[in-house]
Amino acid sequence: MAGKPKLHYTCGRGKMESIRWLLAAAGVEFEEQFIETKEDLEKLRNDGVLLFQQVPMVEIDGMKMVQTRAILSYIAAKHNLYGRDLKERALIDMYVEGTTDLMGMIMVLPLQPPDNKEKQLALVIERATTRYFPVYEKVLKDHGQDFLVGKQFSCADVQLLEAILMTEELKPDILSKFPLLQAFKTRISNIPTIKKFLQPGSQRKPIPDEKFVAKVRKIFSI
Ligand code: GSN
Repeated sequence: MAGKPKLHYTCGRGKMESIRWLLAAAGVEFEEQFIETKEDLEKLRNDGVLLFQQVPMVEIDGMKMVQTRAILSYIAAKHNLYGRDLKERALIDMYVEGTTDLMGMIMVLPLQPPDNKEKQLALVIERATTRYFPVYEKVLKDHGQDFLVGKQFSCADVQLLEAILMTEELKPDILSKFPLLQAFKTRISNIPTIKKFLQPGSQRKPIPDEKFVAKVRKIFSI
């Protein structure tokens, strides 16, 4: 039997967090090797295991995978979380890219110059409530199903829940005008593998604090 996937990244959310979410949702146990210093990152680079000299990197099924989208697609397809045909996969990809864009805006908030933070935060909330959430609310309303695509649980559902919880950390009542997303959140949060991931002590990572942001800046020279 293949060993557990091994994730190489910092001990924070960043681009790896959606991969952690997806593995957890699929019920796959994984190990983590944290990059704590610039030297740790340099060592991976010198070992020649980072195709583009970047992380996330995931050791899985004998491969050393990089590029977040490629990693997510591989895990989703392997665990039957990627639709039943090409058109379902196309929808899933579109919905996933929407939540990726929204979460990308949130991810860079702690790196904004102080005088720009409020403006960026307001923009995230505006985009969430006027661009992204209305789309997912409408999808659920139009087909009346439990999941975003094709009557079955997919990686798009996992990533939408991750995005909802991230935006609620910025504005707790952000779903107030989205009743179907509220129900979706409850439904997906109660899927046993996800429920477990949401418990304290799981491999889910916390909101980055200032100390962590300073560490990340050093590691990646930003
Ligand atoms: O999505 C991906 O995995 C790649 N297209 C980008 C990965 C990436 O940007 N990795 C960063 C750290 S995570 N933060 O954004 C990285 O390794 N930066 C160092 C570098 O030399 O680019």
